[in-house]
Amino acid sequence: MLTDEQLRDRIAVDLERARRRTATLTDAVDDGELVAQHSPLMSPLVWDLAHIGNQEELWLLRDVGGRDPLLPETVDELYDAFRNARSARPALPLLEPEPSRSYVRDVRGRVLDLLEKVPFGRRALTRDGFAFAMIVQHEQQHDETMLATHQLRAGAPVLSAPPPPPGRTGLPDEVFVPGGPFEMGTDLEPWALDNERPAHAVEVPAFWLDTVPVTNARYLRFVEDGGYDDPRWWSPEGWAHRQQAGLVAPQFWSRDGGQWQRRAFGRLEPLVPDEPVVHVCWYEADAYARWAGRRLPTEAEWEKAARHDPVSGRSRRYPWGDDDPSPERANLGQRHLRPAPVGAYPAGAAPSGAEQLIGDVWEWTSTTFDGYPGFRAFPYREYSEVFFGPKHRVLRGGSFGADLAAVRGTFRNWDYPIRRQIFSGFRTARDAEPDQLTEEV
Ligand code: AVJ
Ligand code: FE
Repeated sequence: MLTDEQLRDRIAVDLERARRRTATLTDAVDDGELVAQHSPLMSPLVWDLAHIGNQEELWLLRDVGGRDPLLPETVDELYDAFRNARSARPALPLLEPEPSRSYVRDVRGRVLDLLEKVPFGRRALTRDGFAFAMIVQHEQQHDETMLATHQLRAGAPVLSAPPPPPGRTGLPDEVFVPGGPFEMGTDLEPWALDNERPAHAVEVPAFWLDTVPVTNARYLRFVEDGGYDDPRWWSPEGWAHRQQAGLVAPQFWSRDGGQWQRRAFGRLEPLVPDEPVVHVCWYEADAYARWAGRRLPTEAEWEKAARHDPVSGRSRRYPWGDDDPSPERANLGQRHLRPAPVGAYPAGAAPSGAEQLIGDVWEWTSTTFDGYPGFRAFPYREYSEVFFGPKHRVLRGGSFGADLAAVRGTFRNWDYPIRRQIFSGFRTARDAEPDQLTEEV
C-alpha cells in the first residue's frame, strides 16, 4: 500500500508523461492539420487537446478544487462529447490551436498546485487520488485516440519510434486453461474505473487459447483462402457489414502485385508476417475464428488466462504478477509505433503460458459490454454505464498505443463491432474436449 505522499508523486509523474505524449501528438503537425478533420470517425486533434484540458478543469479544478470556470461556460458545451458527434466537431467554434495550448497549460499549472495540497481522504472522488488518476487515464485514452487519428491522416510521416524487440519462434499454438472459478474484476486497484468493479467469482470451464495474438501471416491465409467472399464464416450482421462496407482485408492493407503491404503512420511497408494483425473489426475477427474452426474467447476467459494464478488461487494485477508494466514485459505507451512480433515478450507470460496479453493490440472478445454484478456508476454514468448493452463488444489488454496508466489486467475497453481504426486485433479459443481434465494434476 502506498502512502498518500507516494501516490501524489506517482500521479505527478503520470500527469507529466501524459502531457509529454499529448505534446508529441499535437506538435507533430502544423496548425492547419490540427484543426482539420482527418476522418469523419475522428475529432480534429485540436478538439481532443482542449477536451483533455476541459475534463481536467471540470473534474479537478471545479469539482475537487471548488474553483470557478476559467473560460466562459459555453466553452464546456463545445468539448462535451455527448453533445457533439465527432463528425460535427470541425464546424464548432473551437478554441484555436494557441489558445487551446495555453488553456491546457493554465489548467495543468493549477492542478499541480491542487495536487500538493488537497487532502485525499475525505471524499470517494479523491480517495487514493482517484480523480487525478482518472484524469491521467482520460488524457492517455485521448492520446491513443489521437494516435489513431495520426494513423488515418494522409501525407508524409511525422511520427517515428524505434522498432520493437524481435520475436521468437517455437511457441506452442495454444495453451490450456483448466476449468474452475476465478476472481474477475477488482476491489483492490485504487485507480480501477467503475466498470472493472466489483471483484466477483466466475466459473470458467476448461478451454484452449491461442498462446499469442493472430499474426498477419495467419490472417493472410484467411484472406487468400477467400474468407472475405464466403458468407459461411461470417455472422449475418457481419456479412451484411462486409458487403455494405466492401471489406476485403484489414484496414490499411493494400496489394502491389503479389505483395501485401500495410500503411503505418504514413509509411507503406511490406506486411510483417509475425506481427499481430491490427485494424480488424469484431466481425472480421469473428469470421476468421469461424474459418479457423475456432471462436473468440469470452471476456471472462481472457481475464482468467491473463490473471488467474492456479498456485495461489488468486488473480494477479497483470499476467506476470503484481508489478507494474515495464519495457521487458509489454509493448505499451507508443514506445514503438507498431505491435511487436509474437514471442517478443517472454517476461510478460501469464501462468497459463499465454503471452502478449497486455500491450501490442487490443483483443476483441465475444462478450457484449455490461456491468458486473453489483456495478455502481462512479463518478459519472457517461464513462461506462450509458454504453452497456448489446451494441458494444469488449476489448482487452491494451495496444502499443495504450499507456501503462490506462491498462490493467482488469481494464475493459469497448467499441462497436464495425470499428477498426482502433488498434484492434484478437486471439482465438476453443472449448476443451469433455475428457480433458478440469483440474491440474
Ligand atoms: C473507454 C476508450 C471507449 O475513448 O471513447 C474518453 C474513453 N471516455 N473520454 C473513449 C473515454 C471519455 C472511451 N473508451
Ligand atoms: Fe473524453
